[in-house]
Amino acid sequence: MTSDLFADEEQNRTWRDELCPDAVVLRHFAVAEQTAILAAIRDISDAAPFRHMLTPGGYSMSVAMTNCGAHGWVTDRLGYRYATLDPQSGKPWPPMPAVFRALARDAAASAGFEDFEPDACLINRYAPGARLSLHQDKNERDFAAPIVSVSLGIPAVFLFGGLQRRDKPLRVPLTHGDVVVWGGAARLRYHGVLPLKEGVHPLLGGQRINLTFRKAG
Ligand code: MD3
Ligand code: FE
Repeated sequence: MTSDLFADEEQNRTWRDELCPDAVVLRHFAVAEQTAILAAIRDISDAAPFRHMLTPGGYSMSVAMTNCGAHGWVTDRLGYRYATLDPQSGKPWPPMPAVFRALARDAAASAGFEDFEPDACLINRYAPGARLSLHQDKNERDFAAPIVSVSLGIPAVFLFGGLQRRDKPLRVPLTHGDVVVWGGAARLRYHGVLPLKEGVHPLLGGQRINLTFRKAG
């Protein structure tokens, strides 16, 4: 009993870890809204199911993806880009829920980026073994806006690199409810996610979900 209470309190404690001047981890920032966030993910993925997209090179991504908001990130043999329609249904991506918009805006403001208005939310689902190799986020029209990422479920090790692929990345463990905000000088840093280890999260089971909010259009 006592241990459950301690566990709950640990989840409700928030603090910040600076990665570099323009990148900060807001630990447990999303925990308070977890129930509404998980319900919204369920609604979105009912309308636009998670799928393993093809890279331009023809490989199936280990991470399963879907989107909400006006613009959705997609990849296929033609390349990486944003699209206003889900290529699988031909319909617009589900709208961005108010709880998502508010969370992204509050996190950005808390990191010093006022008035963040994301128009794209990529939802990544990792099963054990899934990974994201080192890359830059550069399909967005405007690099002035920050990016906000929300980690849910089992922990992952995030790779935080430099402005060149060869720069040795820092390893940053991210757990349930952690929110990362990066902008300014950090906006174009290389980053990735190590292959996910097996684990069980009380709300999400054996998976990790990451929400990435961007101003794409
Ligand atoms: C970048 N997704 O979808 S971004 C992506 O966990 C993507 O699924 C990651 O990269 C994922 O393009 C999460 C998290 C993040 C955190 C801190 C960063 C990216 C960062 C700091 C600098 C650059
Ligand atoms: Fe990325």
